Amino acid sequence: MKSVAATPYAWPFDGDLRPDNTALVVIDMQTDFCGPGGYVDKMGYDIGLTRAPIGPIRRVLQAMRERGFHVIHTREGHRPDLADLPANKRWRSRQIGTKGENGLGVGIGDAGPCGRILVRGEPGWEIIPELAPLPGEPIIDKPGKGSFYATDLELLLHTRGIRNLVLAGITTDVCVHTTMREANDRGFECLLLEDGTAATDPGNHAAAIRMVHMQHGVFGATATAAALVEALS
Ligand code: C5J
Repeated sequence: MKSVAATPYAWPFDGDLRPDNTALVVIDMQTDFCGPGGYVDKMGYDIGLTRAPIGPIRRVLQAMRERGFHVIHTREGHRPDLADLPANKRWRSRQIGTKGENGLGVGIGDAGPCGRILVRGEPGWEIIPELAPLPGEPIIDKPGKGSFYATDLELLLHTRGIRNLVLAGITTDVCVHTTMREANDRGFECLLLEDGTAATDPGNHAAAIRMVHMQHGVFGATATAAALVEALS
């Protein structure tokens, strides 16, 4: 298998790219982040931006599934009683976008068109049907932005002998970057997909990619979905 033509170095650093040591991690492709009536939509951001990676992710999913790579999905969300929702996270989420009853913003835990926003089990919290996990693909439920904090992701990766992570999903500057930084500090070799990720602000997406390139790949490398698929062919 070839290395991926990535920036700023051919990925992975040592050329050891195999289905058994590499996982695609699809981060938070949930209705609340990219569907009509979901959280991002209610905040007033353009879901056209957060839906853009769906096509590239589908192509990468197909190529990696066909070759037997590990595939892992994540979902951001909270318990229905909101016991795992920090007060400051809830407060901030209510300061922007659509106003509900009493003039308060509609934030995490409040009722919206897709059910209670970012609450586990609600329609808006589900992964979008276009990228539905297959039976057997692990789903990591996380209360925070990073995929390692308060989850069993690290245990699962070590148990399976996974060393390389391909990161896709939304949003580049928040959950994807936090996960990449958490993974990098734990010694995982990370590749961020430039067109398989997106932010609610195009400038933030570009900046998040640029940050990865500093110091000859301070958190890993980036590549297009096509470059990854080509390397697997
Ligand atoms: C955000 C995420 N942006 N999945 N979550 O709140 O990036």
